[in-house]
Parts: sequence; structure tokens; C-alpha cells
Amino acid sequence: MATKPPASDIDEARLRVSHPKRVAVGVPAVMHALEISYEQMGVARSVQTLLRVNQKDGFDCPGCAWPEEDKRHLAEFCENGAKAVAEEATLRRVGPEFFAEHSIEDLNGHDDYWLGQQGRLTHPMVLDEGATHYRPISWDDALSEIADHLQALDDPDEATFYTSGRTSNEAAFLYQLLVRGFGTNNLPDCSNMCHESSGSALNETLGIGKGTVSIDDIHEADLLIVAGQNPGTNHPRMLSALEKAKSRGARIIAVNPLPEAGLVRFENPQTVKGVLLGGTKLADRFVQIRLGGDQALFQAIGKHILEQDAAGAGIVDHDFIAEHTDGFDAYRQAMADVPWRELVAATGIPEKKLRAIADEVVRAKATIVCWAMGLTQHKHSVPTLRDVVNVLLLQGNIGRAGAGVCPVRGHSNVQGDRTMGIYEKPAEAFLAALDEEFSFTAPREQGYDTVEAIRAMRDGKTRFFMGMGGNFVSATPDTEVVEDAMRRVDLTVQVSTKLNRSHVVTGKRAIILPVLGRTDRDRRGGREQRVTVEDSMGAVHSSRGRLAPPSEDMLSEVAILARLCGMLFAPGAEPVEAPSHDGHPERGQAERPAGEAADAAEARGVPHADWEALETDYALIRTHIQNVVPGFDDFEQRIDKGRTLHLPNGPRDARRFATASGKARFTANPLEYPRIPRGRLLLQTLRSHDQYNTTVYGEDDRYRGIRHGRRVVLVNQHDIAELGFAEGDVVDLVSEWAGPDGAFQERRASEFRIVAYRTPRGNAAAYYPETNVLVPLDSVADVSGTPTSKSVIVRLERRADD
Ligand SMILES: Nc1nc2c(c(=O)[nH]1)N[C@H]1C(S)=C(S)[C@@H](COP(=O)(O)OP(=O)(O)OC[C@H]3O[C@@H](n4cnc5c(=O)[nH]c(N)nc54)[C@H](O)[C@@H]3O)O[C@H]1N2
Ligand SMILES: Nc1nc2c(c(=O)[nH]1)N[C@H]1C(S)=C(S)[C@@H](COP(=O)(O)OP(=O)(O)OC[C@H]3O[C@@H](n4cnc5c(=O)[nH]c(N)nc54)[C@H](O)[C@@H]3O)O[C@H]1N2
Ligand SMILES: [Mo]
Repeated sequence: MATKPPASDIDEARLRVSHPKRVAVGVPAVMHALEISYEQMGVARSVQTLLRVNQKDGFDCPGCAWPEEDKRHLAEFCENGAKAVAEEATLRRVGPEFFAEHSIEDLNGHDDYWLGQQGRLTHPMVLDEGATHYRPISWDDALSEIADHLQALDDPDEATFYTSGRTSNEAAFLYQLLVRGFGTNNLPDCSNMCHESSGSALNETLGIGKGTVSIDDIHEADLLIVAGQNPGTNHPRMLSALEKAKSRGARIIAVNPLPEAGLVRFENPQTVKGVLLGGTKLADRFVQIRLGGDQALFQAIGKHILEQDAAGAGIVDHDFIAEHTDGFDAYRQAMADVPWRELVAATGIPEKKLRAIADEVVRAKATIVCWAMGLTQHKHSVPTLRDVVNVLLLQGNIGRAGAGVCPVRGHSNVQGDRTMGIYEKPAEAFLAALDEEFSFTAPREQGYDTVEAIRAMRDGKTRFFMGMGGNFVSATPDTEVVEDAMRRVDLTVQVSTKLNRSHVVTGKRAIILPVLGRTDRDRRGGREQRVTVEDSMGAVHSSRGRLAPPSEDMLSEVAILARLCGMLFAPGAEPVEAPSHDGHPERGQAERPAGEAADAAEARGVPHADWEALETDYALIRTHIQNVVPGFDDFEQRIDKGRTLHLPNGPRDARRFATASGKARFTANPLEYPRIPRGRLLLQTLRSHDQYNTTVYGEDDRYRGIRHGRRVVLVNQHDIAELGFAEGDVVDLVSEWAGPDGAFQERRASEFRIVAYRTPRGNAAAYYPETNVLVPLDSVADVSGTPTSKSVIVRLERRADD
């Protein structure tokens, strides 16, 4: 099967800029997907693989978490889903010979595109302290070393265990059990950088950390507000659902600083209309908002609705408010007090237009608000999302058909991972059930989230780091700080499918464990195993890979974790304790006297389960899940029948709100929005069309008219002129930030080409992860702690050599 050899690093000198597209998807998208698939997999494997994506007996697409429609198309995938699959199902391999050929220094000289292109990891590898190259290691040696290292720590909190959202439910459940059995809640995950703000706001106000709509609700909505999201690139299958809603008469309002292609017009490649008739115009109204202006927009909507209601329009659902909510009076007062002038300044939208948008909400019989990173990655994201909830509560738009909140999740199982307990702040009810099921006592103290984990590494408090998937070094903010922090850790372990930066920027010693992905056949204990995942709308279904694994020498995530649990918790294994601190006198961090740590470990005990059996029969893990997590009754029988399990959702199912007061909560939030100093720009860091987070698929951002390059900064043409630059100039981006102590800090990302783009005045955009170096570690959202990747103050600086 012929595949093309990997391409070289991106040569930014070849960059070409043309007009952005107005239409998303269509036939060019399908052609591009097939091209990438053929390059990575050859033709036969491409066809075999792509036909299985999201089919009832196939595998769950690793591309995104948007749910499947009940009636599935033969090819239930999209361009970017196909690219995600091709990345994993590639025939290229990274084995021992590759690592013998390339030193760490050599690998570090390549960009993320080149690293990701090299292929699938096939063999466990270790990097000895001070070594220039990784060398092969056996599974037994690698896993024993990890277990020994953990056992030798002074305190379980010296270990941190990261998770990215592709991990299956079964693996996630075992992983959190391993970590809690070991004695810590240090379980940071990619969600901390993603929808944590949604979880925080929704938990407080609705008593659930997830959305409250199903796919049917999307189809039945009367009005869909899609804010801070670029579905044409990041959730292309969502466009089909929006198209369906539209065909039933729904209106769509897109709220975005950028006129993103998919939101404007969509050509469905699976319908004749899409292919031949130029597709559907999706957004009825495009609201070009300033970065960080969404709280003001939703306050404006709320204010207008309340004003109209007071004037006798009868549009507020007072019965719903009286029966199901609290806090209304304070919210009403706050909206009366907030001046229109401020709302206009924050959004950049005139009052008349704000009122016209609000009138659309007034008229709609059922409204859904969908959002993604444009709303979650700001300092004031949590209050912004509370104000989204306020607006929906006004008209009783929670817990009825066609209405509700719809945070559109990113990674294909990021929501399931949280349901399985991957969370640094676990709920007491979950821990109590875990204790009962496995006869031990899980730790109660909160663990580190992602930003806290980096601080702990930086401060020398972390001696062990394990990544269950993901690319911690490239995905997190403040790249230089993170790289130094990572290098301080004694042992770093990455469980991965593909090569990435986190394999070359490592702790003093590093282990790579290659792992099976979604598309790979997983045979254990003489039978094919399946796993389960949960989509963005709380529906759980099974996934089974069909392709021959990249090598015979690979394990599944479940197998790795079950073996580690066996080593740490099998009868005779002692819980981690601190016999003495003599082994590490230089660390001087004997925070807990040794005796106390030993007593704590003794009291905790270890989880009890038949670890070997779990490794060879994943159904047994599902039984444990069913016993611990509510909503999984008859789990195995239901997935046997190919059914989807719809997890219980109090607000949606019965207008039941598990908040402190038992009611949905209106909140009064002071208006916040970013202030941009003169001569500076507010930068958002976002995804191109050819990448999956830190994995760069290709060199183009087709819809935005950027080809053969990624180091671009999109700026309004008037700002370019006013700042004294010209289109095409190459500049450094310098971020400016006053830290928590008030001290001024600068960070630099070098050599970005200026591109004139339709972004609001004062706002700019550039790709992540190249710009993560600009995001200060301590610049996080209030309450949720999410890095503020969508609001970084920068100045453009002419390069000295120009
Ligand atoms: N192909 C592909 N699919 C993916 C991913 C991928 O990288 N590639 N990543 C997955 C993951 S983990 C996630 S979380 C999702 C991410 O999905 P998105 O959130 O769509 O991803 P971003 O590229 O960060 O885009 C942010 C969007 O919000 C807009 N925006 C930025 N700031 C603001 C603001 O202040 N207000 C408003 N209203 N809009 C704003 C931007 O202009 C942009 O359109 O996609 C998932 N799916
Ligand atoms: N500046 C800025 N930073 C951001 C964001 C932003 O918008 N701007 N977005 C944030 C968001 S929303 C997210 S979700 C994070 C993403 O953060 P991560 O989830 O940590 O990053 P990914 O790039 O998705 O991880 C890719 C790696 O996962 C591994 N992998 C893929 N599939 C599997 C699998 O099935 N099993 C295992 N074990 N490994 C696998 C591969 O080795 C691959 O190299 O980044 C965040 N960082
Ligand atoms: Mo994400």
C-alpha cells in the first residue's frame, strides 16, 4: 500500500494569502480529506476505514464530540474527521530505528507538523538521564520502573497524572482509580483549558456541569445562537444539524469576531442541494462582536427583554421563574443598572442593533445557545456563561423541547472522562461510591488542575508526571515556563499514539508507552474488546476498532493501566508511604513528617479488584462503572443491543436542578470586558483548518485564505495602517501583562506575517500552539482557572533585522 513519505518542516517563505471563503465543506473538502487519507493510508485502507467511522458497529470518530444522528449516512464523517482518522490509521511508523537515527536535539529542531507526520509509535522507549537518544525497553521493565518510581515517592502528591480527552470511558475509569488508589487527586486534564468555564458556570446555576440539550432539541429549536465557535472547521457535522433545524424554520445567529465560513454558508456534501445548488445560507444574522464582548451582549439581551416585559409585553415566563428559579430580583436590578453605553462599548455594536438581536430572542418560541472556546477562554468567561443562562431562564428555555444550553465539547470523549471521575475536584458522592466498590478510602483533598500542575512542577514539588494521551508541553500556556518545569521532573511518562513535543521536552528520565487508538483492533484474552465513549450531549455508545494494530508489541490504554494497578495494588503491595526523607535530602520538602504519611497510607488502604481479569475483559470494568456512576444501569446489555445510553440530565428531563438551593439560579454579574491599551491589540489564539489541537495536519487554513504557512497574525486593515505597518510585514508579537504582584511581564513570539483580515478594530488572531508562548501562566479565568487563550494583550514589534 503506497503512502507518501512525510513532508518536511513548514517553510514560511512559501506563504500565500488570498480572499477568505464564504462557503464551508462542499466537494473541495471531501477531495482534500481523501488526499490526506491516501497519503497516510493508501487507497484500500482509506476506503475500508472511512466507511466505518461513526457507524453503529464501527469506531467513534476521534475528531470531535458532536453526536451522531440517529439515521446515519453511509459515510458519517466530515473532512476534518477523515483527517483525524488518517492521522491515527496512518501506515507510517516510529519505531526503535527511528529513535536510533534521531537524537533528541535533532527532533527538537523540527516543528510540530514534522513530528506528527512521522507516524505511529510502535515500541516502548526510554530516555536515560543525560542520554542523547531514546532506547527500546520491554513492557515489563517500563511498567515496573513506573511502579517502583511511584512507590519510592515521599508523598503521593508528588505525582501528577494528566489526561487528554480521547481516552475511552473504560481507560479513564481505571486511570482515576489507579491515581486515587495511589493516593492523590492530581488529575489535571485538557478540560481545564477547554470547557472548564462552562462546567463551573453551569454547575453553579443549573446544577449540572454539562449541556441540557439532545440532538433532537437542536433540530426542534426555533432560534440557535452559535457564539464563539467555528463549526465549519472544528465540528463540521454540527453544520448538518444546523441545516436540518433551518429546514424546519429555525433562525440562526452567529456571534463571532470573525466571519467564519461554515457559519455563513454550508454545502452539505451528502445532499444534492449541497453539492449542486450552492448549499444553505446558515446564519440569518452575523453579529461581529469584539473579543470578550459576549457578557455584554447577553446582558443587553436580558436588559431588553426585561424592559419590554415591564412595558407589558408579557414575554418573561414568570411562572417558570417563580416555580423553578431563585435570584431573579437581584438579576433584574443588575440589568436595570447596567448602562447601554457600556454594553455598546464592550460589544462594539450599536444599541439599536443589540435591541434587534434581543427581539429575535423575544420572538423565538424555543432558544438554544451553543458555544465553544470563544466564550470559555477569557478572564470573565464564568460570568459570561452565567449571563447566557440568565437569558435562557427568563423565557423558561431550560428543560423543554428545542431549548437549552449547548456547550459544544472538543475532544471526542472529554465529557466521558469527567463522568468517569477524571477531575481534580471530585464530588464526595462519587468518592464514597468508589470507596465502597473497591474497599479503600480515596483521598479527599483537591488535586492540581493544569495550571496548578505546571506551577508545582516549576516549583520542584512534582517528581513524576504521566500523560494519558495529549501533548502537555505544546497544549498548555506559557511554553517556555512549561518546558523548564517539565525538565525539572525526575520521570515523565507519555502514553501516546503519535510523536509530539512532549516526547522531546521531558523530565530527567522519560518513558514513551505506545498505545492502541480508536481505529485499532484490540484483542485481549482471546476476544475483541470494545470500549465506550460519551458525546457532547450525554449519549454513551460503544466503539470498536477494526484495523490491524501498528505493531504486535502494543498494548491498549486499559491493559497498561490494569497492569500498573496490579503492580501497585496486588495483595502484598504496600500503599505508598514515606519511610524517611533520607533518599532526597536535597529537596528539603518534608512537609509531612514521615510517620504521619505512613499512617495516612495505612488508613487509606488500596483498591481491591481482579486486575488481571479487568485487562482481558473490559465488560468487567463496565460493571464497576455501573456500580459507581449513576445512569449506567444495564450498561452491558444496552451496548450489546447497539443502543445508545442517554445519561440522566436533571434540568433536561425534569427541570430538576441539583444546585445549593435546588433551583436554577439567576445571578447578578458585574459587567466585565477587556480594555485594550493604546497602540496595542487583543490577540485570540485559535485553530487553523488543518490542525487538531497541537497536531498539524497540513499547511493551509483554506477557509481563511491562508496557504503554506502558519506564522500569520490577522489584523484589521485600519489597525495595520494606524500602527504604522503594511500588509505582509514580518513582526514579533510581544505580549504585555501585569502579573499578580503587579510586575510588568513581556513574552515574545517571533516572525509573524501581518495579514489584513475582517476582524474588529483592536482585535487580532493567530494560531495555537505557536502563540502559547505569549499566554502568561497566571492569566486565567476567574473561578474556572482556564488559561485566557482568547485574550492576550500584544504589541506588534518591527524586527531589528528588517
Ligand atoms: N478539526 C479540528 N476539530 C477540532 C479541534 C481541532 O483542533 N481541529 N479541536 C477540538 C477541541 S479540543 C475543541 S475545544 C473544539 C474547539 O472549537 P472552537 O472553539 O470552534 O475552536 P477555536 O479555533 O479555538 O475557535 C474559537 C472561535 O471562537 C471565536 N472567538 C474567539 N474569541 C471570541 C469571543 O470573545 N467571542 C466570540 N463570540 N467569539 C470568539 C473565534 O473567532 C473562533 O471562531 O474543537 C474540537 N474539534
Ligand atoms: N493558546 C491556546 N492553547 C490551547 C487552546 C487554545 O485554543 N489556544 N485550546 C486548549 C484546548 S480546548 C485543549 S482541549 C487542549 C488540547 O490539549 P491535548 O489534548 O493535550 O492536546 P492534543 O494536541 O489534542 O494531543 C495530541 C496527542 O494525543 C495523543 N493521542 C491521540 N489519540 C490518542 C489516544 O487515543 N490515546 C492516547 N493515549 N493518546 C492519543 C497523540 O500522541 C497526539 O500527539 O489545548 C488547549 N490549549
Ligand atoms: Mo478542547
